[in-house]
Amino acid sequence: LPEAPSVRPGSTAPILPPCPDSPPGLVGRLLIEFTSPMPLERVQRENPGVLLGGRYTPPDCTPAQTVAVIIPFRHREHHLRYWLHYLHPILRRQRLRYGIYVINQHGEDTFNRAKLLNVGFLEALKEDATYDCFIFSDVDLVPMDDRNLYHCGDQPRHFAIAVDKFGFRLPYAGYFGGVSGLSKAQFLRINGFPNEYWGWGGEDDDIFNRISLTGMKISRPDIRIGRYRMIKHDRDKHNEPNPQRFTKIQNTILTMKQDGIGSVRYQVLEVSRQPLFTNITVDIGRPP
Ligand code: UDH
Repeated sequence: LPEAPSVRPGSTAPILPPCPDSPPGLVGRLLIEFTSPMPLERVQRENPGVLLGGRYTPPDCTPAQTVAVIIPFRHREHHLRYWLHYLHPILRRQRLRYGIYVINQHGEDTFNRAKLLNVGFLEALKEDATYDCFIFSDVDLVPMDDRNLYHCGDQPRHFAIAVDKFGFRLPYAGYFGGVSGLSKAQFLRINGFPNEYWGWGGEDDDIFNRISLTGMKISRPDIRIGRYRMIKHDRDKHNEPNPQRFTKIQNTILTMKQDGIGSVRYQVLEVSRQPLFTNITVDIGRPP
């Protein structure tokens, strides 16, 4: 007779073994394309195991971490559908316990990616205090290889190192843009992300500076595995290149103690649990 699974005292739920470091169901290189339209109903149908709010827990093992995926967002619904279509199956094959948080900037004032990511960190923890790993992902970046594991390690991790738009190369040695991941402890150690980068550019370099200044090092996957497709798009309205970014990134050492997760001010307007993600619409104010 097969052995009955062990059961925790006082509970009927079986104790599941730890999830393996190398999940057995991964497939490696993936075909990613953004040509055929992607209805949300189809993505929902294809992901029945995902719970309301975009939560998932592997049925057959206990993951070491709980991962909050945070997406900075405004007016990119068609990108989000592709992202959900590709990422849910990948994260499931990676045997992650995770939740997806879309942080939607309210209004039409200048976009602020890093401040939205700070909001995502705090709001995800309000939903579930057990999150201990945070993956920050642009909505238009889809990994081309499921061996690029969306989890945290003993150093901050940069995932999107070989994006098609940059010829599948790191654009410069200190690049930390697109998709990155920090444990809760690593994020708090750098006082989170800067809140004062309004418009496009520089905030990822400021985050890189924060990591270096606190004595940490970036970890990256193999260049053959960290490949991404970026959904082509024009520059958004109200996210023009920020002319202050060059001087700001010279001053991280002076600003990072005052400007960060400890000083972020915002107002949540709506939390809505959708079948494949949690949408948090937030007023983050406007540039001074
Ligand atoms: N984002 C939005 N809405 C916006 C602006 C930004 O959702 O209006 C989010 C989204 O997750 C996006 C991320 O912020 O992936 C980064 O912004 P971005 O995609 O504009 O930055 P990227 O460097 O592109 O990818 C810059 C403009 C490129 C124009 C190229 C024209 N050929």
